[in-house]
Amino acid sequence: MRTQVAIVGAGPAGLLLAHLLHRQGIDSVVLERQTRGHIERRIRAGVLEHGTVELLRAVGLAGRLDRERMVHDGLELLFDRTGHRIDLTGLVGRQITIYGQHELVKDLVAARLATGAPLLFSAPALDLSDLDTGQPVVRFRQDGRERELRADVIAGCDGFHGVTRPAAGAGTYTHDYPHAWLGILAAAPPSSPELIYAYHPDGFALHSMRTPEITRLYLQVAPDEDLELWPDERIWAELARRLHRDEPAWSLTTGEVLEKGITAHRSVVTEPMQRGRLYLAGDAAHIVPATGAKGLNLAVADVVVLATALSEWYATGATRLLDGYTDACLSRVWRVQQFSAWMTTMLHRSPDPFTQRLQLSQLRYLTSSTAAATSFAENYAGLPLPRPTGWS
Ligand code: RFL
Ligand code: PHB
Repeated sequence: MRTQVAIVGAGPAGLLLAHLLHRQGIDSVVLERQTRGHIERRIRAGVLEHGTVELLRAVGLAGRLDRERMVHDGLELLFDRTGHRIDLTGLVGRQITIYGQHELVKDLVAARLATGAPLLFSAPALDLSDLDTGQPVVRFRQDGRERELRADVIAGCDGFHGVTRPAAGAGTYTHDYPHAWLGILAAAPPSSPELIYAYHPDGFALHSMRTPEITRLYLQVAPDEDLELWPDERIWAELARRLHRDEPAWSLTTGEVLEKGITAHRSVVTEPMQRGRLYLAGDAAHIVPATGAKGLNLAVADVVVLATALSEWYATGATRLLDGYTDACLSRVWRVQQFSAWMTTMLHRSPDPFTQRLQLSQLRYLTSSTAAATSFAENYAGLPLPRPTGWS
């Protein structure tokens, strides 16, 4: 089997890259380890930056998104039982969008299948070879048989547990955090119109949502927390305590728990993000702790850079943008990494009393200084995306 670009992984990074390349007349084959049903049901991110939405719109992927998304002009930081609103639109003129990652994946899969171009499910990549030649190869399995996909270029979009990052043989910077999130998806209308990030003596809590009927909620827990110790009643009681405020009219809406899971917090950056004819994008190249809601948005930024570089290479033979792929991505990656680490460290309860005072001081500053709030809003709503080819 032969193609121009072999894309390993059908998450947001791989599927969006396939779409951007198709628009430039570049062929690709997408290999996905899981079934279509699995990737379309996998509950992950919920917040899209302003620039991500603009990009999806510019490349014809925002039809359902524009109809169904929830647009938020701000968010709330809750501490000392008092809510403080950050007015994103007022501060930086940019909103955020709530739209489940699995909904975006459904849209991307539909767009890919509509082109008739190959998207192979239940087709895990096994290993890569000949990366330093002009004909790299992905070995993969399909229907119980091993096959080879030859390409000009391989795009490693297979997430954190994929096979492409090890093949790149690059160095990694890693930081683990002393906490994790217990997340639930619940059949309960949101309790507030916007997201609430709560700093509480018992630990961080987050109130988020997917639709007007579905809430997404998170609790700070230990990294080795046992999910078995968290029956639904305990989760709701803990959420009610941490999200409580001195405002009699407010209460937490509860409902059936549809999904429950624990997610570790970790920062990882791979440098360089390329080797020979292999280019890593999205979670395959970097992981950010979920607090800043950036992982998916960062994946989008990478593939815009990669699609632009590949377009130039196919159109002119010039390798300048491909050679500079890592550098073009890393400045944003480290900015987002710093913001996500900072927000995580500010909001997750530390056992150290000195650190607790620093956290509260930072929260009070952020919610009383327009300068501090503006800097936060600029990063949270998202720095401008790189401009893709053909986007006016
Ligand atoms: P993905 O989505 O992990 O997709 C990788 C795909 O590759 C497949 N795969 C393979 N395919 C073929 N062969 C192999 N050997 C393969 N190995 C793996 C996988 O099955 C999968 O389909 O990576 P991608 O595309 O880079 O996208 C990254 C995002 O998924 C991730 O950054 C976000 O979900 C992070 N994230 C959030 N990001 C945001 O921007 N906003 C948020 O609000 C947000 N909240 C979150 C999050 C991640 C979370 N978890 C569960 C980690 C909340 C949570 C709880
Ligand atoms: C989510 O809705 O899953 C979500 C929202 C905001 C975050 C992280 C996750 O910061």
